[in-house]
Amino acid sequence: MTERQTNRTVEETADVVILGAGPAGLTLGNLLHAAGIDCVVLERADRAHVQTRARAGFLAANTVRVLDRHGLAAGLHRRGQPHGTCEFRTENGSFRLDYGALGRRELHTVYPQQDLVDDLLTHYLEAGGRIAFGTEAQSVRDAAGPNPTVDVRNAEGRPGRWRARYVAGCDGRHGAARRSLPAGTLRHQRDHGVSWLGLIAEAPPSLDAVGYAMHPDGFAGHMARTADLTRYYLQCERGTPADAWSEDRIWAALDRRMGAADHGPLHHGRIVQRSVIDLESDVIEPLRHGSLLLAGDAASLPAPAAAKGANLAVLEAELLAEALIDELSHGDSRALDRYSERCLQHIWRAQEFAHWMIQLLHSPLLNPTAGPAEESFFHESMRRSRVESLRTSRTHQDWFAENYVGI
Ligand code: RFL
Repeated sequence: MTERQTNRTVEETADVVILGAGPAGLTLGNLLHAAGIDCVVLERADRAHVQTRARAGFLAANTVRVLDRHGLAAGLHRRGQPHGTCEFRTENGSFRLDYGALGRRELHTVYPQQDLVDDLLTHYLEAGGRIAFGTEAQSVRDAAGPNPTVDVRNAEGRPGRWRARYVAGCDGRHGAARRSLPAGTLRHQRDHGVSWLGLIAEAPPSLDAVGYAMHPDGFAGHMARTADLTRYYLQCERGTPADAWSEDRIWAALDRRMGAADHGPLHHGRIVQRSVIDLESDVIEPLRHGSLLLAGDAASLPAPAAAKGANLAVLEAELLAEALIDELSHGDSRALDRYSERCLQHIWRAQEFAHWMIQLLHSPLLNPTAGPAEESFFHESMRRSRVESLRTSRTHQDWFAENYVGI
């Protein structure tokens, strides 16, 4: 690394500049640093924010394998919980799928994303990895050539610049990497027309399974996080402000939709986090633009109905690390040339399954963008038939399990 002062801007260098300290950026940083590659992570937020941002919780078996391979899974083995059951609740009764005993017989590990990020960050720093918090990438320049630069601004607004051989855009959907893509880059996108109120409740899980309720009022979801915290989702009207529902209204809706009268009461508790999530998906294609490579949500946003985003982020980070190590340590660029194509295969698989889940869980009769009433009834009948097939067909259940945990 070198540092030099130009007129007003400090310019620093690293072989790989990684934008973003989420699961993608920190997995990549750990793998590159362990291989002796000169890299730095630039993160817009401060450390406390990064370590406490609650998002994902269901880690796929492959994610655990990747983290295990690189000695990054100690925390999740210590505190994560194996999980292999989901329960569907409908107007016509409920059924459970022990997906851990179906398909490839793989389990999820329930481990809050903020704990995973904390583990990755701690490991990276203890190994001597470099990270700059409070440093927001503004744009990536000259990515078509071999010496891209990243213009940054620190928390006080002071500008700076990093010069690199490669820039890894792991800064999410609204980051600088996406903003810096050349004109003509494809962004395939879909708005599923459905919104969720996403909640974290200070209450123990109420079921020993992921709960999916398909109720005439709309979808409700239950997902364990820890012994004291549970994530809930409530389908809500598009445009609903996150604070529009009182806690009483939230619990009344969750009780009704989850069928507390028939299945037993939910453990109520304080709502400690809430946000409104419009279910949208997109895919950038290709994921490489010269010296700029995208991974994680920056590469593709899968709607969070199938718990794929953090899992894709870790998988792509490993593929990208291997490709960059081949190129920078051995001068072999073949894996880097194939990086985009390899990731896109996994991304489209995850997108297809997330789309399937969204159609399974939401009645088009409640979705104003679903089309004319006649069409909605047709789609609603197909949706019910899909639920019935999932309830009764072992082949369908095996397919579900393979895709639900698979990545
Ligand atoms: P992240 O985690 O968003 O991290 C990006 C980081 O980049 C920083 N950043 C910048 N830094 C510098 N300069 C800039 N210009 C920057 N712009 C942004 C940000 O501060 C941040 O620290 O992206 P990454 O690493 O790609 O990881 C993606 C995952 O976070 C995401 O896909 C998952 O959370 C999706 N997701 C789930 N995925 C799963 O695999 N399993 C789940 O159970 C699951 N549940 C969820 C989810 C996403 C949810 N939300 C937020 C919609 C549940 C929810 C509610």
